[in-house]
Amino acid sequence: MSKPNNLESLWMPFTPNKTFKKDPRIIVGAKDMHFMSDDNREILDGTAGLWCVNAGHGRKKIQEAVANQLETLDYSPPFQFGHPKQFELANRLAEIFPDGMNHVFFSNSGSEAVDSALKIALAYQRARGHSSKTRLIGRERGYHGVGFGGISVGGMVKNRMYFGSMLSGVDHLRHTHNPAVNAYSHGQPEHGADLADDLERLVQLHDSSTIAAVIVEPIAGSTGVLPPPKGYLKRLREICTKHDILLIFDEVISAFGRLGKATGSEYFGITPDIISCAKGITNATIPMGATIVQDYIYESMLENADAPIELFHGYTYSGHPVACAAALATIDIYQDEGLFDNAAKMAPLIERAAHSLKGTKHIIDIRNLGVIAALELEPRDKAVGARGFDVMKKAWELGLMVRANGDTLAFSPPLIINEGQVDQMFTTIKKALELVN
Ligand code: PXG
Repeated sequence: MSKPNNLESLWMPFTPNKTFKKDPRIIVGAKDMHFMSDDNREILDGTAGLWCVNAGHGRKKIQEAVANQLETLDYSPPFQFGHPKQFELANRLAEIFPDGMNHVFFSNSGSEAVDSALKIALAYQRARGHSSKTRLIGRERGYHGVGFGGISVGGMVKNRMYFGSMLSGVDHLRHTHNPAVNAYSHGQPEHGADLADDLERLVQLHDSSTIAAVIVEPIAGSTGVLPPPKGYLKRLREICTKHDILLIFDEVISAFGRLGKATGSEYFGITPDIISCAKGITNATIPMGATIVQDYIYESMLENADAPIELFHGYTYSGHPVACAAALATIDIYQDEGLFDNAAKMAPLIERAAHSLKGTKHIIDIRNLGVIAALELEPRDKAVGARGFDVMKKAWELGLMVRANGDTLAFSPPLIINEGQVDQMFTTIKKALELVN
């Protein structure tokens, strides 16, 4: 297949359109661990697309489930009507998510799963008679998608600065990145559990009677991969419980095996009140997001509702039958092939291979956890992100897809990765780093 001859009309997301269209990178196929470029090169997928193709590309079982579903029931309205697969999927998710989290609200993306989580938190506080609890707390450097809710609680400057004043009544915890003491940590950094105490500062400032919920990514991804310091999440959980504040884990990246367990919550042994997820839920074949809540949230909403409809929220495509079919087939694959266990098995190999690059040109920090690794590069003078971008392009030329989040190169391959492919990923990136100035 050749390049499309006119790239003009498409406005590409999170992409420098001008630069891209002069020198496009076009993907025309994918199978297992590889993409196929339009010049017929196999590209090793070091990122599972955008952290989402966890079971690898081109999975037959999902294709068949999607095709069958389209033939049987292509769509049914999610308001006031049901179809069997959305109930089945909610039950399957309840089985693999933490104990007590047995209620699932469907949406179509991570951004929507996050907005749903924030809205549920606010509606729940009101339903149980705590209507002054309206404040939402996010964290600096957090990424929670691109809806107005998500960017309000998010903490990545560029994602916020162009878009006005956003939601009111939002505050932010300090981020946890501290390379002065934690650079080159293997797995979770030693220092920084006390940064969770920043929530006490915000409680002092605003009073807990005004705070509905805190939202964090259990491991920050988009901002450049920041594993939580040891003990941090536990402390955050304790402070939330102490002050009757809901804890939301945004697991859009960490759910579905990325850390070797079904969820980050399970991996870290910390149970939040609400989890948002997306991406790996359908192996990225059909867009889907989900917000999973503790039973007491659902039950209280139903009990205390002041109208027959307990939650005035939902999407035309909530629990879309085709997405549900894809998700059910995806979960079958995860379970039948033991992919979360394979992720756990690969994690130490990824850690070793990533850290073996210490001392390579440009690298100033290396971070990892589960099937995630990041190489932080020294930024060029007055051109933050330029070096990361150039290395990403060079890697593509050399047959590897890697994500550049500014000057941090992030690896999050499909969980089906094997030892040889782990080696290939890091050998190729080393070569790319040496070729770029
Ligand atoms: N929350 C988290 C934690 C995410 O990582 C979203 C919400 C939003 O999901 P949607 O499906 O609305 O895009 C995300 C998305 C990157 C990268 O380069 C990460 C995401 C998306 C695109 C790129 O790290 N995460």
